[in-house]
Amino acid sequence: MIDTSDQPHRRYNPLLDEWVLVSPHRTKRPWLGQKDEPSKELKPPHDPTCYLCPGNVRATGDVNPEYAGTFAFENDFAALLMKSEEATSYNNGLLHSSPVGGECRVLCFSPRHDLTLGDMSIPDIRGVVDMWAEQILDVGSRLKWVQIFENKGAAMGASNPHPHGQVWACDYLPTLIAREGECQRKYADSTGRPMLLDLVDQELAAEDRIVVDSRHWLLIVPYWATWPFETMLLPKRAVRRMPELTSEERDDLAYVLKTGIQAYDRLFDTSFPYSMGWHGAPTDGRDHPEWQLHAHFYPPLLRSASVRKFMVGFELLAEAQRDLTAEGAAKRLRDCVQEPV
Ligand code: H2U
Ligand code: ZN
Repeated sequence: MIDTSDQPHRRYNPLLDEWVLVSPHRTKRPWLGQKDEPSKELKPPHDPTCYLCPGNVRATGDVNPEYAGTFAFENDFAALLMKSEEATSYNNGLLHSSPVGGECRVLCFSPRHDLTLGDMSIPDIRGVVDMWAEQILDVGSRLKWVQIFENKGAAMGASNPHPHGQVWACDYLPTLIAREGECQRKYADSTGRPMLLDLVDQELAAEDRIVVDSRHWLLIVPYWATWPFETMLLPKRAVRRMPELTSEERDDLAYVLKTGIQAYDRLFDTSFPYSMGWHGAPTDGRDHPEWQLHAHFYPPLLRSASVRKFMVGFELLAEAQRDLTAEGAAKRLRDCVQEPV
């Protein structure tokens, strides 16, 4: 048997049917990098130049309402547009294209410019969970795939620190969703169980990749994680889509989100950047018993607030690679977990 804490090995990702190279022996190599001073940038609760704050004017001239909780609006620079009637497919040898339709929204999590999702109160985060579920119901009634996500921090390309997320929804299944769907379908066909529900059982028994274990949710570093501190958030019962969550499960989700995000913030004493998003069964009118709701957190940081992981070289050309094991990352995150205040 290989010693996965000390020897190079590959780990399989059953959700995407791909592999990651793990090189744990390299974590012993000397590191001469800097240790950052924590940045304590002060933000005002309301910023008159912010296009997401209540009462402010956006790029198009629209004025935001004086919202008190959450606020959703159509993205003024949407990446997806409603499909034009005349658009047709193009096929010429190896070259193909097809028309797409969709819509994009911006989701303001709070009127407070100076907070992050992890700083917000648990009842206010619950409000964000309710907004996400409403978006799935509303936009999902028209479109097959509703991608809810948050890009947090300049390192992840967020253009504004105001706490916000986005919805990009489309009339087709995007590449990664199609692959996750296919892998889950094959697993359920051969075992009769949703793959990610079996994963929850296996991770609860193994314990060493758990970051937060709450009543209804499990936050883990997946065995096959590629980003150093990547995590996955899973409900403990079979749930296909967010609107199915009970009130108690939503409250508990708000608690786990706050606990997990605050642990991230403590890890390198910084407002931890990440890209996070929700995957559930497509809203294509089919039942999808194979699908299990889950969230992915993909943070870019490796060693400190400013030293990030680069997916370059071998990773870009051959296969994803990491040094720190998933178990090592989970332990470091677990050590940063405190009861939220
Ligand atoms: P990011 O910070 O993750 O880039 O999200 C901000 C979004 O807000 C971005 O998609 C939109 C941008 O298109 N936006 C508006 O819809 N209206 C504006 O006035 C500015 C930015
Ligand atoms: Zn703002």
